[in-house]
Amino acid sequence: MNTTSATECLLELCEEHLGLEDYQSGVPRWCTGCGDNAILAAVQRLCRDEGLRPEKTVFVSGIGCSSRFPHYMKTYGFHGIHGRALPVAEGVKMSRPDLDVFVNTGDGDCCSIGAAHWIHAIRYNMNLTVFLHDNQIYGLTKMQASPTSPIGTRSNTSPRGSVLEALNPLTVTLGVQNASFVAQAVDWVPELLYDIVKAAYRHRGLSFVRIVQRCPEWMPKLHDPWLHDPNRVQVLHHERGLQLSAALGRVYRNQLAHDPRDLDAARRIAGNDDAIPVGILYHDPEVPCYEDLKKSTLLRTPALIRAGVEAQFDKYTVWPKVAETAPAEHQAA
Ligand SMILES: Cc1ncc(C[n+]2csc(CCOP(=O)(O)OP(=O)(O)O)c2C)c(N)n1
Ligand code: SF4
Ligand SMILES: [Mg+2]
Repeated sequence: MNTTSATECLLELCEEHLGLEDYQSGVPRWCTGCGDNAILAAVQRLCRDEGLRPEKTVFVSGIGCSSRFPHYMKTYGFHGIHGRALPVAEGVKMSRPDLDVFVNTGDGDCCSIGAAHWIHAIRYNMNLTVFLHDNQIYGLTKMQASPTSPIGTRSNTSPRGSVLEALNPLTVTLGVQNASFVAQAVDWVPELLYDIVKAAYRHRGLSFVRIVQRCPEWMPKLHDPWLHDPNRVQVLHHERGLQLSAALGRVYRNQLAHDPRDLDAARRIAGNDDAIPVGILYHDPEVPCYEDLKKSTLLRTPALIRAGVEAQFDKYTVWPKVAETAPAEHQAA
């Protein structure tokens, strides 16, 4: 006998037919031409194509232009504290492993104030999809040099040009224990951006995607040499990574066959900045997730936890020595 109610049938039908508009919320306040718009479009498309349920999806961010992301998704969201997107997301995932948890963080948010959380999040390898919107500047606060700003960047904090070599978010991530998925995309090749975002979402573990994101307001010409010369985008392809369409292959001829299991090669490629490597640099699906390792302790019953606490208290308890001090008749009783 079929016991499915009419309401359940309707709900199933609705779930099957979620469109882009079911993930869109409000009108983005980003500047015209801001790369964040392209990232938002790719992620909304991903949600539709993968059939993500809005009530089971969370976007967590820190502070910055890019961190406004959760406002534009019709899902759950947490626009958090500067640099703290990752620990908030880890908390959400730890208590609700059934949710799809995404993180949107800027280069200031992740690589500057949040750098310690970034390193530890990689090592914990929780099942999160992390997008680093790297515009190589502090956008929201109107142009201060970030750790990823190229040497010589003139900004409000470095009016004569920044003096330090830029930090490379890929080589840093690839250097941390338990890194399991590391990829790079550029906002101006939407097909590849989408494919990379999809592969990141499908990986179980922490997927770290650095997205080179244009900020026409404060860094207007920064990416022009790469934007106007397709040969300066190096597409990484492999049967275990991205597969390039014929049409895209005709435009982006600088291609490199790269097996994402090869960590040493990934590190070498990540250091290349003459041509921006785009694709999956590293992928190891075998790295265990922290939430899985902790599962056994999470399943402890209240009685077990209470017994554990009692045992700890007992360690420090000084018991009165009744047997030695009591009178003989008490001892007999
Ligand atoms: C604790 C704290 N320190 C500093 C700030 C000021 N602040 C807000 S956003 C930001 C930098 C944002 O840069 P980034 O993360 O690269 O994001 P973008 O705006 O470029 O997307 C800073 C320094 C803050 N909000 N909170
Ligand atoms: S200031 Fe830059 S990063 Fe911020 S919205 Fe404008 S273009 Fe985008
Ligand atoms: Mg930035």
